[in-house]
Amino acid sequence: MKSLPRFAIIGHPNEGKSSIVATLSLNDGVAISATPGETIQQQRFDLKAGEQTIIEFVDTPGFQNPQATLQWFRENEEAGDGRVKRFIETHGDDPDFHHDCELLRPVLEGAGILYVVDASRPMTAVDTAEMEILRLTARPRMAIINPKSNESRFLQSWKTTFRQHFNSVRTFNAQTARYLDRIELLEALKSIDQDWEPALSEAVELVRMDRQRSTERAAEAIVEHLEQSLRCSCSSFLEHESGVELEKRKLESEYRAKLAKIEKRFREQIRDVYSVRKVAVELPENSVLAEDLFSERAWQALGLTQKQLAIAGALLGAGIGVGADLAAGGITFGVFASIGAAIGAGSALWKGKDLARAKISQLPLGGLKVTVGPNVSEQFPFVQLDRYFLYVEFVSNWAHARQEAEVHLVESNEKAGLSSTWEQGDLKVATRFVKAVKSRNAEELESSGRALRQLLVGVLGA
Ligand SMILES: Nc1nc2c(ncn2[C@@H]2O[C@H](COP(=O)(O)OP(=O)(O)OP(=O)(O)O)[C@@H](O)[C@H]2O)c(=O)[nH]1
Ligand SMILES: [Mg+2]
Repeated sequence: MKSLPRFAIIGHPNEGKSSIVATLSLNDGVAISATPGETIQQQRFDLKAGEQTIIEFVDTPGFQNPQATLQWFRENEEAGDGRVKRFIETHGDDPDFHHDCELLRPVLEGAGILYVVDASRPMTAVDTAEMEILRLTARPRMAIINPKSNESRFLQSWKTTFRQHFNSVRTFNAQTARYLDRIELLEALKSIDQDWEPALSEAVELVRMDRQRSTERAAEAIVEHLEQSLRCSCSSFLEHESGVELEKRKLESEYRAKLAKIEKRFREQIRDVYSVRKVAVELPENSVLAEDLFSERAWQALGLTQKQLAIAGALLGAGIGVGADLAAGGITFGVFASIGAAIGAGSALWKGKDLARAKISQLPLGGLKVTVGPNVSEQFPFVQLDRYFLYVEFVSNWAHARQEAEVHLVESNEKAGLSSTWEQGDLKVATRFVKAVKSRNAEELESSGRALRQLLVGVLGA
C-alpha cells in the first residue's frame, strides 16, 4: 500500500489549528470555537479529489502541559528515537498529559508536523517548550503563522525562533485563504522533507485537476441555469376581463418567485461543487447578490455598459457574423461616444416593476391570456449571468474555516460583474447563446452553450 502524505496540525490551544485543518481539507464540519480546549482528541480530515484521498490532515488538541513534557523528554534522552513512543506509553492514562499524548500520537505514526501559531501575540516560555518538544521528535515540520490580528510587533522574534526549530515557515490565514493560497502552502510542504516530494507533487496535481473539474461543473451550472432563467415565464387564462388586475399581480409575483427558485437551486448546486455546506449566512447583506434580481442596485452594478449593450443589441437583432460586428462597432461608437459609456447602463434601463410586468392578449376564441416573462430586456441575461458568476467567485474562494454568523464585505472589494469587462468577441459568444435560447434550435443551443461554457471556464480558472 502506498502511504499518503499525512500532517498533524499541532500547537497551543485556541491558535487556529482546527481552522487551518478546515481550510486545508475543505471541510466546514471541523469543530472550531472561540473557547480554548475545543479539540480534545486527534481526528483525521482527508483532503479528497472526488472519492480519492490526497492528503490526510490530523487535527489535534492544544498542548496541555508542555513544560513538564519537555522536562520528561530531556530526562529521557537515552530513549533517543523511541522517546515519543515511551512518553505516550508512560503518560497515556495520565489526565494531566492527555492532550500532549493525543497530539503526539499521529507524530509517532509518521505524520509531518504543521505547528500553528498566532504570531500577533508575544512569545512565552510555554511556546518555546512546545517548539522544543517538536524539534526533539525529529519529524519534518513547518511553522504556520496564522495571524488573528494585524499586530506585527512580535512577528520578527517569532520568525527568528522558528528558524531554529523548523524546516520551513509560512504565513497562512485560515480565514481569508483563497484557492491559490492553499496551493502555495501545499507546494511549500514539499520543502520540509525531500522524501515526500513525489507524493506531494502528485497531490498538488490532483488538487489542481479537481479544481479544474469544479470550475467546469460550475460553468456548466451557470449555462444551464441561465437558460432556465431566460425561458422562465408564467401564464394563465381568464374567461372575463374582470379578474385581470388580480391575476396580473399574482403572476408577477409567481414569476419572481420562479426566478428566485432557479437561483436558489443554482446556489445549492454551486455550494455542493465547492463543498461549502455549513455557511450560516449565504451572502453578506451588503453584497449586490443579496439584492433582489430586479432591484435598481443590482442593475446598476451588474450587466453590460451602454457601449456593450449597443453591440449586444445589434448582435441579437442582426444576427451573428462579420457584417453584424462591423455594423455594431459603427453604431456603438457613433451613438454612445458622446454620452460617455459608463458602468451602470443597467440603471438607465431599469424600470423597476416593468421588468416583471404582465402582458395580456385576447384569444381568438374568446377569453384572455395573461403572461409574465420571458424577460425581454437585453440587459436581463447579463445581469442574471453576472449574479451567477459572482456567486461562483464568492463560494469557490470561501475559506472553510469561516464560520461567523454574519459575513461582512468591504464595499470597495466588491467586484463588479463579469460581463461589463467583455470585449466584442466574448459578447458575441454570450449573445449567441441568448439568441439560441430564444430560437429553440437544439443544435445551435448545444453548440453556443458549449462555447459559453468554455468562455466561463477560462475566466473562472484565471
Ligand atoms: N480573526 C481570526 N480568527 C481566527 C483565525 N483562525 C482562527 N480564528 C479564531 O480563533 C478561535 C480558535 O480557532 P480554532 O481553529 O478552534 O483553534 P484551535 O487551535 O483548534 O483551538 P483548540 O482546539 O481549542 O486548541 C476561533 O474563534 C476561530 O474563529 C484567523 O485567521 N483570524
Ligand atoms: Mg481545535
